[in-house]
Amino acid sequence: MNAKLAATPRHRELGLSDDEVLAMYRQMLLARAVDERMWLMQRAGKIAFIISGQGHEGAQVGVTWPMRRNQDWMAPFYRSIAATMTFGMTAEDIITAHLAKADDVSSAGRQMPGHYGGAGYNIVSVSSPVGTQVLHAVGIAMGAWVRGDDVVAITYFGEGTANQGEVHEAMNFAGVHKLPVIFVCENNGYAISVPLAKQVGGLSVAARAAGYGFPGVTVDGGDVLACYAAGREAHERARTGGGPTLIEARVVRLTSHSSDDDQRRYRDPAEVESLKQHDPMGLFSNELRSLGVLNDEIDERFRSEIKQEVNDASKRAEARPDPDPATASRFVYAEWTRRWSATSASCSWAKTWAARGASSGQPTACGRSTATSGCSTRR
Ligand SMILES: Cc1ncc(C[n+]2csc(CCOP(=O)(O)OP(=O)(O)O)c2C)c(N)n1
Ligand SMILES: [Mg+2]
Repeated sequence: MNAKLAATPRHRELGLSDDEVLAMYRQMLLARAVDERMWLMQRAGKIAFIISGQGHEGAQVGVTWPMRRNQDWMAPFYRSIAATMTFGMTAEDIITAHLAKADDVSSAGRQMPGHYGGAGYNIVSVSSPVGTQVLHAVGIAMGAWVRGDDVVAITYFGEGTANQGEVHEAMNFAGVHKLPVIFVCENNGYAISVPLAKQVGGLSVAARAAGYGFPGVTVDGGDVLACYAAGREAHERARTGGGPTLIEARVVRLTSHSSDDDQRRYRDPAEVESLKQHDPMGLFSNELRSLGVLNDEIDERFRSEIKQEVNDASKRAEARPDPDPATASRFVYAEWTRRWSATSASCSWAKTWAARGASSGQPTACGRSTATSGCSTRR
C-alpha cells in the first residue's frame, strides 16, 4: 500500500479541513451541553419534560453537515437537538422552546418540549405522533420537485417509528417518484422499553430500502465521519435527480427514553455502562487527538466557551416572558377563527370564546354555526 495514501487522515480524504472537523466536534459538544443543562432544568422543575439526544449527536451532526442551511428542509424528531442546531437553531432557541416561552421560535410555547421547528430555519415542527414527519419530508420533496426548486428534504426517526404505516407509505411514494429526500433512521436499539428484536423483523431498517427501489446504508453512528460520508453521498444523489436514500445509523441511547422513564427497570446495568464506550463524543475526540487535530488546549477552550454560551442562553431564555394564557388558541385555531367569524354566537362554547377573545384582543365571535355537527352544545 502506498504509505503516503495510507497516512492521509480520513477527514481530508473526504475533503474536510482540520477546522471543519473541529467545528463538527464543537457542534457536538454544544448540543451535549445544552442537553445536559436541560436535564438539570427539568430536575429543578423549570422544564416539564426532556427527551434527550445524548449518544445520537455523532450521527446527527455527521449526516446533517452536508445539508444547505436556508435552502434544504428538515423534518426532525424529538431527539434532534444536534441536528436542528447543525441546521441553525441556537442554544437559546432550544432552551426557550423547552421553557415554553412566548417568543419561542418553535411554537411560541404551544408545543411539548422536544418539538423543534422554525420556519426561519426551514425546520418543520415535530409532531407528537411518531412518523408523521417522514410524510412531511416527502411532501416537501414532492413540492420542490414539482416546482423545479433545488431543495433536498431530510427527515429523522427511530427504528421503532420505522414500523409505522406512514413511514412505509412515505418511502414507497418517494421511491416511485424518485424524490429528493433523505431518510435517517437513528437506530438506538430501543423503542422506549421494547428492544430491537421485538420491533424489527430482520433486524435491519436499511435493508427495507431495496423494496422501495432506492439505496439503504447502515453506518456506525459513533463514527462521525462515516455518517458525514453517508449524508454527503445521499445529498448528492438527491440533488442530482438520483432519488432518495435511507441511512440507518446505529447509535446508543445514553439516557432513559425521557425524563419520565427509568431504563434501569428494563436494561441490565452492565449494558447501560457499556454504552459509554460507544459515546460518539469520546470516539470523535480520540480520533481527532490521535491525528493531532485536537489537543487539551483546544478542547478546554471549546468547553469553556460552550459553558459560557449555555449559561448565557439559559439566563436569557429564563428571563423571557411566558405566553399570556388568554392567547392560548392563537396559532392553533387561527384558520378556525377566520372561517367561522362574525356569525351568531349561539352556543355556550361560543360565548366563552367571545369573552376570552374580548379580553385578549383576539377575533371575538366564535359564531360556530348551530348546524356544525362538531358543536357539542348544538341544540
Ligand atoms: C403514533 C405514536 N405511537 C406511539 C407513541 C408513543 N411513543 C413516543 S416515542 C416512542 C418510541 C419510539 O421509538 P423509536 O422510534 O425507536 O425512537 P427512539 O425514542 O428510540 O429514539 C413511542 C412508542 C407516539 N408518540 N406516537
Ligand atoms: Mg429507538
